[in-house]
Amino acid sequence: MPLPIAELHLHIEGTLEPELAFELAARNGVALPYADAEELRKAYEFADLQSFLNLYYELMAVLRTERDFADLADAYLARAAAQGVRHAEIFFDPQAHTARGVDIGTVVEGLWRALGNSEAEHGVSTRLILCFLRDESAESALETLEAAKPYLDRITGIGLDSAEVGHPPVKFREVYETAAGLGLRRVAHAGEEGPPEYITEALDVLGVERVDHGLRCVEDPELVARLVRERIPLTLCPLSNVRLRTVDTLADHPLPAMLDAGLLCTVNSDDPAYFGGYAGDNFDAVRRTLGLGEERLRELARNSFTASFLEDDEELRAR
Ligand code: ES4
Ligand code: ZN
Repeated sequence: MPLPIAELHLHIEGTLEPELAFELAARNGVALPYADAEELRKAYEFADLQSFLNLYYELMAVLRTERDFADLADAYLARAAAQGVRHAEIFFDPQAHTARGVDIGTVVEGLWRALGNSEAEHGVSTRLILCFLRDESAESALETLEAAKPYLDRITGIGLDSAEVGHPPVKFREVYETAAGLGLRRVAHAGEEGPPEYITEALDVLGVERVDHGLRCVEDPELVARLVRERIPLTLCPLSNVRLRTVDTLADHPLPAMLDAGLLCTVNSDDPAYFGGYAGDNFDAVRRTLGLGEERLRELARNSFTASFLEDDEELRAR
């Protein structure tokens, strides 16, 4: 039996497996510039975050209807459940769809068809986190939050993703303030490719309660001390870091040192269809390659629930 875990860093669009991409392309009459799923999978060779994002946005062309989003989320939830995931906090990128003429309502309603049945169908509780694309303008983020207002009963929080360097957290001060006023929880990607200063800024300017990746905090001992002191969770994604060359090899990943330092680390999959593994695969990889013992693995599993947005009673049921 896999260890029960919560997945806190998962882009639903990053769960689009090549086979499903071709199925949806055929259903929607969308042409993909690859002969078949096998040829597409061969394109999953990335030099950095941007080279991944280019393919990630290109493949989204196949997602058009509520049914597409429901099928995507349902396939993820089934795979996650099989790997021990009992709770999933799921990112989605509305701007990547509205820019293609797909309404935010289609996205949320479609995802909700799968999420609403997830506890009964898969034994996985869920939350939805709306992410703003940081390489789009602050105005676009504000418009997106406005467009999301009819769906806020289904959205737990906001996040910030896409190309990090050159798009510091401060750019999104206003939209985070507005979201906080609406009662939304706040997270942001910071310190994946961007410098440790972006982590500090995400905490101080955006008021985030959890940092996605946060890997580059290790370059700043004072920041590490603060993250430990304030018990700020980091949602690490080890296989993603290898595929996007944020670390040289998995054996070089600072996760063990980060745990030793007392950081509240969690292990997640990011974009599992692209990076070679779901949450359980990431756990297996760090156990094998980084030599983490049973006690550390249990700590990571415990951290994932502690760092989640579940209420205490829900957390006890999920663990
Ligand atoms: C992402 Cl790995 C990663 N980093 C930033 N933004 C993203 N969106 C989807 N995956
Ligand atoms: Zn991510």
